[in-house]
Amino acid sequence: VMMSTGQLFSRSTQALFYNYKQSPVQRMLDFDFLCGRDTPSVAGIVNPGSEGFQKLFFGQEEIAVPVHGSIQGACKAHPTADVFINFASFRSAYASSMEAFKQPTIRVIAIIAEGVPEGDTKKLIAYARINNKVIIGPATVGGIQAGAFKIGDTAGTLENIIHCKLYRPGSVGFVSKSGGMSNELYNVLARVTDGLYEGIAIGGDVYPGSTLSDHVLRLNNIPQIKLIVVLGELGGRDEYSLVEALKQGKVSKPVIAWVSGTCAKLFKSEVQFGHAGAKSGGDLESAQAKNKALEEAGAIVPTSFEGLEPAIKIAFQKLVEDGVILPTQEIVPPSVPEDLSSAIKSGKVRAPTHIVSTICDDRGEEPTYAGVAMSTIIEKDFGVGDVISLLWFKRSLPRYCTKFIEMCILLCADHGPCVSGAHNTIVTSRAGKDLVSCLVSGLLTIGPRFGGAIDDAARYFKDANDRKLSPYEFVESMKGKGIRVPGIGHRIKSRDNRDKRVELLQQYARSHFPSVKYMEYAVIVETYTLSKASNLVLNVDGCIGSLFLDLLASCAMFSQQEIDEIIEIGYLNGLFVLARSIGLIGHTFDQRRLKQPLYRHPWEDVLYSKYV
Ligand code: Q5B
Repeated sequence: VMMSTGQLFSRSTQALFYNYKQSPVQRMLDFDFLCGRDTPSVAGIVNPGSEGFQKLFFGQEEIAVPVHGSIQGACKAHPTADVFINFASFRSAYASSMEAFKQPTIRVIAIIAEGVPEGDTKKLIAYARINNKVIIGPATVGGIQAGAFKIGDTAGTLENIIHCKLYRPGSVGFVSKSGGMSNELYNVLARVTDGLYEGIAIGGDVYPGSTLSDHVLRLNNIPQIKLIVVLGELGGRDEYSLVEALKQGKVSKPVIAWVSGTCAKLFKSEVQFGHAGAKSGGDLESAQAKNKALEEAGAIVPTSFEGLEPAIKIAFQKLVEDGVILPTQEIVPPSVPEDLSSAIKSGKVRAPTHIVSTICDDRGEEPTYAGVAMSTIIEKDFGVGDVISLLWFKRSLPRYCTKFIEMCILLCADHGPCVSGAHNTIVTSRAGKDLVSCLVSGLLTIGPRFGGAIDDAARYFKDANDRKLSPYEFVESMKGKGIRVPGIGHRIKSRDNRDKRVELLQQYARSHFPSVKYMEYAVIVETYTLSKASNLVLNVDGCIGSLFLDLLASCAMFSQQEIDEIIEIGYLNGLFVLARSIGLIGHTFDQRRLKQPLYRHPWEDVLYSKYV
């Protein structure tokens, strides 16, 4: 039963591509552009379960190719797309192909997967025959009509397609079992003929969806094709149906054929070549027997694969001499723009980068933090202070410094539910929001009054100390400017209720830092402010800010310029942000665990005033 009597494709053929793969779809569109097609050959993509579109190039322009979640939906949306290119795995190729065949709009299916169960292929073949549909494959790269339409990865790279002049039709029809060998033959045809008209790789399975003879008979009916080249393989009996067709005179055009695998005879035992169907079985399935039968049936059969090219050349020249072939006029195809990524890779172009990054590199075998490999971080038992010193300061600070950083993180991780940040997080969590929202709503309160005074404390203490201002001069000049001294004052801590965190940090620094001059300056400022009010203590922000100045100035790891930059940019609030995130996440979980309802502030706690 013949599946189709003539041309399978044209310059307006459109396909649906099942199971999106970027490279073959882009290759199809590049081929379209090269051929000067008006419409892209991929009308739509079917990706079960996802809808939307994929951005791809059509020449220099980007186009949005629709993505459909179902085969039925895709066929409905693109009723003129009659080719279904199935890139499903061997497991799902049957179900998807059968579903596609049941759509009235689908006429041709190319099944790329290797290893589709033979029973499934047989059912598909039976369905295709009854319903006059065409299968190419399984286990195939597909096929191509030069200058018109190409399936997936057929014919390989753009360079190969241009080299083989597949962007315009020639006069030769070609059928092969192997996709890889098709590329080889397209090359040969470009060398010794005016090129390919249509080429199909039927695939290497024992039961191909369409056979060599199916396609030879079809190619024989295409007027533009004057010469047919067939490349068979040892194993199976497919070539004998072609022998029959030749014997019955069903093929009027010259056929040049070669069955590969003659070397199998050199092996003592049965040999299985790459394809499932390519194994040396009985004598009739040998390459020698099939070559002989084809020759006896009237095909031109060379004595070796090497003889194929000269045989094609002679046959083609004869057809030209006889006036059967008027060799195709050469055209210059448009040039398809090269992808930036491949052009950069090959060193043809250079492009400016849009992001500069210096702290972490994830491109090699293992990520590095400021050049230190992850494995080193684990092997050398680095702590979070070491990682902060790598990622924030781009150097490994001495252990007494990283321990100080870790103390800051530990001591500032939380300060109860009543502080601004925790309150916000709790209210947000009780409003049913997600973790990130709860965390962020708390973090957003960190600023000049709450937790975010560390950088300003460092700035002002440094400036005042470096300018040798007395505490009186410093505090009063700030008052004159209407600025509260950052790092001084607390809502609940006071002269008689000291902040333990401040004491612990001071103790540590006094016994580990080479110098604590900035902190001592902050302490004498505190003595002065405490003389004004008992809550004007050196708070945790002021303590960290002044001690970090000491760390930077005394560890001999930073230049003066670097210290100025750190203070100017403001790294130090980061310590509080990082630390308090731990507590805010804890408050979020706490509220969830306690199943706390939506928070509503009580009326009694609000002054509804008409007077302000
Ligand atoms: N007065 C912290 O104020 C607070 C003065 C000052 C000169 C000052 C205030 C302040 C600077 C910012 C700062 C970090 C708003 C604090 C933190 C983390 C936390 C929080 C927690 C945690 C508290 C009363 C009188 C007024 C003011 C004067 C106040 N501060 N004068 N310099 N710095 N500090 N923030 O109690 O004459 O009556 O007008 O802004 O360092 O956030 O635990 O809660 O871990 O979560 O509201 O520890 O000090 O005082 O505003 O009523 O002022 O004192 O000018 O004088 P209060 P106010 P006057 S640590």
